Amino acid sequence: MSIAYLSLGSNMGDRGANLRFALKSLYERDGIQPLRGSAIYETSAWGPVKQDNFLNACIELETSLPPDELLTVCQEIELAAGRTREVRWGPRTLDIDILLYDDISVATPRLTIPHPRMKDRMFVLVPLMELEETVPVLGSLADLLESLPPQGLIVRTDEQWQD
Ligand code: X6L
Ligand code: MG
Ligand code: MG
Repeated sequence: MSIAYLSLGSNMGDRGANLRFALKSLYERDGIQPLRGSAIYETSAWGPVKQDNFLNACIELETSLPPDELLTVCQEIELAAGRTREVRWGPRTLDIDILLYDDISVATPRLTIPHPRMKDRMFVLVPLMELEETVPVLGSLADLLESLPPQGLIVRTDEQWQD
């Protein structure tokens, strides 16, 4: 069994329902047991595309799937939530990114672990910090956060994982 951390995001439709759909869908898959979830955060869209605020969260899971199969499952769940890819870095109903998988590094055309840009993204680091203080390769999440320029709003919501 391996431990993986995922980042979840949504800024279209019922954002909270989309995150809950992601968690439920992961639960229902063989070889995946979600263990812990961060709070759900309201965050300003970061990046070159002007778009609505996101809800973001991180989850920890235990899995018997290797990283590439876990990625396939994440992409299937994104599609099931109505994800389309129109604008690069544009609005999405559901985004599921693999951040970490045990302490391994992966660099294939399809998948890079640790997620190559997680260290630059407050909307990833803040929820992840609720689950872990330090992570493989990247080290202290608080140190990484301190090095970042402001990225707008990152607010813990009282949005719940269960309905
Ligand atoms: C310069 C160039 C500065 C590119 C930033 C940052 C690009 C983030 C893409 C960037 C740049 C991204 C989310 C988001 C997106 C999300 C919030 C991305 C991909 N996804 N903002 N922006 N949450 N708050 O999940 O992360 S688009
Ligand atoms: Mg993403
Ligand atoms: Mg993604």
